[in-house]
Amino acid sequence: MLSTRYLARRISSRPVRRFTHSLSRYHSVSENDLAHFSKILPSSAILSTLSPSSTAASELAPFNNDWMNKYHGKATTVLKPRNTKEVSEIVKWCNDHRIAIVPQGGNTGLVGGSVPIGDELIINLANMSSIRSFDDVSGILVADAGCILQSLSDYLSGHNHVVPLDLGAKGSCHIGGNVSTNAGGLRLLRYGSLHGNVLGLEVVLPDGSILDQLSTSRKDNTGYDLKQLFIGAEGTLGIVTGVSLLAAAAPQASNNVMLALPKFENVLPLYREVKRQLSEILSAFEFIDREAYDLAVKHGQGRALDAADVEGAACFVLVETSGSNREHDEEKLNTLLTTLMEADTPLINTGVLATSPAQFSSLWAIREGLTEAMSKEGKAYKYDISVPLDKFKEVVDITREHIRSKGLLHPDAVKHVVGYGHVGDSNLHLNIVADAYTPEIEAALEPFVYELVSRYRGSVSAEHGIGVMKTHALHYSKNAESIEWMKRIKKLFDPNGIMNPGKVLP
Ligand code: FAD
Ligand code: 2HG
Ligand code: ZN
Repeated sequence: MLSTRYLARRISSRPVRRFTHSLSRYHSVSENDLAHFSKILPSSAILSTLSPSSTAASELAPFNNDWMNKYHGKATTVLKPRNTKEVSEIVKWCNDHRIAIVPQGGNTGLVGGSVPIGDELIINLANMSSIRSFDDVSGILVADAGCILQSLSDYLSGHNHVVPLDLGAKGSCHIGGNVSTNAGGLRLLRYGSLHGNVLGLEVVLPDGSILDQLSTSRKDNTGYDLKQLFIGAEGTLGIVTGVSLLAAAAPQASNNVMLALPKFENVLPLYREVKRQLSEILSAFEFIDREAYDLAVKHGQGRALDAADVEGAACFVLVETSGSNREHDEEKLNTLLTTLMEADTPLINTGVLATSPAQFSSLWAIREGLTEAMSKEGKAYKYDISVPLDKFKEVVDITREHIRSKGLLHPDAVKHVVGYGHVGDSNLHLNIVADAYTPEIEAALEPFVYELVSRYRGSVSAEHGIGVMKTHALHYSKNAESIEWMKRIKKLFDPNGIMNPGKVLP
């Protein structure tokens, strides 16, 4: 890798109450239900430990346990419908027989929303993975909800377009899961949120009816925009089966540079300067603190920067440009680096500029590999929060000191307290990496972290959602009236409460 070295809330805090959701009002899947499902689906699309299917329990483990292996369900049955009609028939039966359902995509969610809290039926969308249509003039793509994000990305790149969403889990997560969590990701700064890029949805409602809102128009101002309710609903209002998405034209030139900063206080002035100079070609501005960077390197994510480049670095920023003219973009980037280098008080120590596609990917791999690195290091408590940009470091430091004051900062309890995230979105990923998930550590962290966020008038979930992890903390970011209206909406769509019980709402 070529190294270019440059010298140089209104909501008052209330105690957290844990709600244990009871599933007693629902029926477990029975052999009779299974007999009915086998009239809808082929046997290859039914996994069940109940006879006559008798799948081994171990085969259900990937569906019952979440990506972090933190949340564990006890589902006896997983169904994998192949089309919207099959989803509709299954859901109707479940509603009529009061069987609770967990919709599941790639099961990469980080808040326990995609696995059961008990023995709910899992409906996994993996068998619905067709692209329905793509118009390379308008850039409008219509796809089944079970399409893997990376597959969509590969398909679109062949048509000179990109998905307006990118995240580290792209090899496994589904577009339906992305929509259902309103995933943000690494290029929200450039393309905006899914609330803007999703043009339409097809949803199977809890009574089994199909709500067809699969619009392919950019503009539709005919009253309430119902699809918005399902974006970020985390499977509590229905099952998304089809998505209409506005893809962006593929950039003709992409560059990235990893900047090493001597102190956190330089991140904000740097962001201001980078925005001013790169303007329309800026596509990402990602923050990584030193401890997080070291963990990524330790666990082999991306290629480590040269020792001289990281020496004295308190944190790093990954800047990406996406434009249409390589020479023009490179000139802008070089001018930026020269300005930063020649400033009286330089904001950066060094900049490592990627000069080939392999180097470009390697720099991204450090950033994208952080989540995996945390999991390899230990058990990560993840707080995905919105806080003012200038508080990123303060939040990490205060949390670390709090953990220390509880006597929990040692290798047998909490090993690391680190921060990384999306500067452009004011979204900090506070990760507390422990030896094990224990009630003692959790009690030290909650409500402490949520109260901290509330003090900064931030959000307890910037992008990962509420799932089962934060139902008890929803009130830190939503007032009582808002929660009441959310409950009414839930009741209206799902009067029997069969869709993903125990998730999102307290
Ligand atoms: P799942 O995990 O299967 O489900 C998530 C939720 O959506 C659940 O509540 C589930 O019930 C519901 N759901 C899933 N499919 C449907 C459907 N078809 N209809 C209705 N409900 C459904 N998130 C970000 O926002 N930004 C990131 O940068 C980011 N990076 C990540 C990196 C890694 C390595 C990992 C493991 C996760 C990351 N995430 C990130 C978390 C993110 O939310 C998920 O990766 C993704 O959006 C979830 O998609 P999925 O298909 O895996 O959904
Ligand atoms: C990211 O930005 C994801 O990499 C995951 O949202 C964040 O690991 C995390 O906490
Ligand atoms: Zn993120």
